[in-house]
Amino acid sequence: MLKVWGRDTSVNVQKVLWALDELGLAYERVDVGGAFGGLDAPEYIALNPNRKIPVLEDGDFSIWESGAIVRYLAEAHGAGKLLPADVKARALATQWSIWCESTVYVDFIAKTFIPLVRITAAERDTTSVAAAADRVGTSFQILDSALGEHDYLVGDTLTFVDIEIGTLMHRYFTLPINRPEVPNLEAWYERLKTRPAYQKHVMQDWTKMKIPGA
Ligand SMILES: N[C@@H](CCC(=O)N[C@@H](CS)C(=O)NCC(=O)O)C(=O)O
Repeated sequence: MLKVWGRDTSVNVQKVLWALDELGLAYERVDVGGAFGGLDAPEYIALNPNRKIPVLEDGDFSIWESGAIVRYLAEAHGAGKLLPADVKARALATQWSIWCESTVYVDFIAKTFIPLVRITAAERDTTSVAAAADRVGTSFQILDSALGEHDYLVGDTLTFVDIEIGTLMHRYFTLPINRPEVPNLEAWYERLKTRPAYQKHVMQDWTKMKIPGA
């Protein structure tokens, strides 16, 4: 059976769990990371030398990097789901995926979300957080334009890139930050919210992750 390593409060683990449910795949999950620890154990380092979650094991094959895992699940087990059939649509999905990981993820998760939940208000650099949130807003205005053309990012069905970027939307729209007008992005988020797998894995109460004073 497929095995996912990682606590389910991690946005990158949530991404993988959402994909697994969209594909109707059975899996087991092991709690590691955060308060569960376990990432420095030699058996875990053998699975992921970066000591990060998630990891997916599929028989004697294992893979880390959540985006690569989602893509692997679609290609190996998706039977056509989550993977655009057209080569150009697939290339555009890859384009948005790399765009998200190289820019948006860092500005949003590392420089906006984490400081707001894991650093006390007294110690937080509010100017830097606001600047990062503004950069995310600018990036999401670009995404907003692209979403004006279809219901999902590269067409009218959900693909792996909707899962990769869509996982961030719950936190983005529920965090107390400035957001520009992004009506197409909001409509896409509303569509994602109707999906049971999104509700189950992504729409978690992230305020539980706040440290005292954050
Ligand atoms: N680019 C990696 C990022 C992995 C990552 O930073 N994971 C975080 C959780 S979201 C982690 O392992 N943090 C340490 C911990 O949870 O203890 C991916 O997408 O898989």
